[in-house]
Amino acid sequence: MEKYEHKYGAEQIQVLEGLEAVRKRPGMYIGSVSVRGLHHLVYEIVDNAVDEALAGYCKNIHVKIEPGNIISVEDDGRGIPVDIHPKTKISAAETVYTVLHAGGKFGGDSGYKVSGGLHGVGSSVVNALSQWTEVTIQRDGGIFQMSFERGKTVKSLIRIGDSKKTGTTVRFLADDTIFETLEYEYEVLENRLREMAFLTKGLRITIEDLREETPKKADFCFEGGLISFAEYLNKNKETINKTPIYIEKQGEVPVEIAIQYTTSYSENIYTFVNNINTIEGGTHLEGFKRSITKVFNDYARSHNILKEKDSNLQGEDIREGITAVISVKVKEPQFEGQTKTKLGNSEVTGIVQSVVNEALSTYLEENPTVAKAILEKCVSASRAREAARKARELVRRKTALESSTLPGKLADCSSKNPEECEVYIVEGDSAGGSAKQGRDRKFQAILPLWGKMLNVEKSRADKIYNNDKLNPVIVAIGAGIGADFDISKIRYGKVIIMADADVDGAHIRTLLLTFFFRYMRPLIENGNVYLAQPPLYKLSKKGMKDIYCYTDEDMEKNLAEIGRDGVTIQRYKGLGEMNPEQLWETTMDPERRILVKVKLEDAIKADEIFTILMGDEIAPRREFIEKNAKYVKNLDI
Ligand code: 2B7
Repeated sequence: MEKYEHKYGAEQIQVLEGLEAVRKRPGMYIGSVSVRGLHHLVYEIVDNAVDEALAGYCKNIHVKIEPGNIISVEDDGRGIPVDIHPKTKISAAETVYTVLHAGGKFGGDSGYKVSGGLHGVGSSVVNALSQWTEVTIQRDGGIFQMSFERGKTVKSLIRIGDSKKTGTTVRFLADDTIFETLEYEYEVLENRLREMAFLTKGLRITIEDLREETPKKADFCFEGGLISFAEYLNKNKETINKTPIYIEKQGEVPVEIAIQYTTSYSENIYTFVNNINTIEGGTHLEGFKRSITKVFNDYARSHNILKEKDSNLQGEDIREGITAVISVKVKEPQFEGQTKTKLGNSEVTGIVQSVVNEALSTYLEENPTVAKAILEKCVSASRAREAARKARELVRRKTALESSTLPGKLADCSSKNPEECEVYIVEGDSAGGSAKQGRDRKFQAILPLWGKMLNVEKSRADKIYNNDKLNPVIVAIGAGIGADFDISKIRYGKVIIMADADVDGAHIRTLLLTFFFRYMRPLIENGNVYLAQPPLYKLSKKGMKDIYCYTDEDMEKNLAEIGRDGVTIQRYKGLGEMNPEQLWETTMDPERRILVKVKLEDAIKADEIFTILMGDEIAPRREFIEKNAKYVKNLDI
């Protein structure tokens, strides 16, 4: 033990305080200590390997989830330098793992890393937040190894053997006294690694999950980069341009873009800055939108697709059915917005705009058939928008005449404070009736829906405004739809979908969620959409209060407690079987109910699921349902 003990100088104490700070306020460095923060540990380490790939030295990255939730990341780059760092008097590699802000001083090549969220302190942060970390380096003809516990060196770097290869391998076990859970979600890691592989053309990234008997694995390598990314996003959609339009320009701000139009009505633009998904968009997205609006309008005018009397196509017309991936590299990015995922650097707008102007106008001139097909769609989108505007105005005028602006079927609450108000969208007439009687009318509104719902995946905004099922939903929520949607106008802080726990219920839930996802996405992003969880069973026994069970396991647990003798089990097939008091007690009373918040963790996955479930293509839908049959209970969450 003794020989590993450190003699701490002033600098070293500083170092320890640094990593102690990370352990004291992990959220500041890793975002959160939830499962999300846990996954971030992996991304931080992988990011370093990807940087080595961007510098041109690493071709392969292997990620493993080993039994016990140990993460192993291996790259075949140059290996972290092992020589003694003059300032800290310890090896460069150990410095990288123990000094906060050690980033950039050694690697530095790419110049972009410094900006990616953690300012290049990823390795030391991961080390600080791990029970143990072990780093193995191959370079200069040797194998070197060092290890740490909760950020403290237990074995300094020593040479343990010879090797002709080069590279870095990092293994770590996250600290269970810091993170809420250590259970990695394979799919979450797989999705992020796929994304990283798309963003770094030619880099091979593999992932293996060795925690269960039958390992899961995936292997990603895309020579096409963003082109492959766009094709992947559209794999279940019918495309207009068979090969994505590809734009690439190196420069002060390198820009890379792939565009592929589909026959769908949704707009899917994903943007990245230094490989970080900028969910809230920003100046790069702004430049892109401005450019395509201008270029397509100019083309339409000069080729007489738009006549002199016609007004310009609007941005939203041009973006209908578009799938695009935008990736820029910015030396000192400023991230703004609620989740710090909105690019703020103003110079980027003009740069992206002029890159796209030039490349896209050339492309359209060289590919007139594609240009014509896309513009045909834009023109019909613009007609539909005009029809939607008329429909919307009609709705406004009609409701103005009827004096009450709210749908007749809505039983509104008395409070007008959106923060405390909730609306239950209830499937079926009888359940709607029980809900109306059972609710607390001060803050709970009920909107019953029945009959066949419109599939929004196959319709445009005009149809949606005119639809007698969706129109009451739009009017009740009160914030408009699509580009007009204004979250500050919502009349209820919670929009709760209450449907039966059966196939029909799942269907209506999926349709409503698709609608919210496509036309009121901020409502989901802002966490205003919930699913009510009605009980599946009621256990009754003489002399005992009824027990409601929400899952099969729940019931088994309760039966084990109270015994099976003399117990009647009622299985609820639908909400309609409950009387108003029961519905209140089990599903609506804020003190006792279970609500599931609908989250948008992964927009790409969500788009894929809604496209498959609601779209035209039969084969992927069947495949999806077969593959997910065992998860069918939470298919749409
Ligand atoms: C800023 C720090 C983190 N670093 C290097 C060189 C290569 C290298 C790294 C790495 C994670 C899991 C396997 C540079 C950069 C430190 O300085 S980090 N490779 N891989 C990694 O962390 N993978 C490097 C210049 C010359 N030789 C090597």
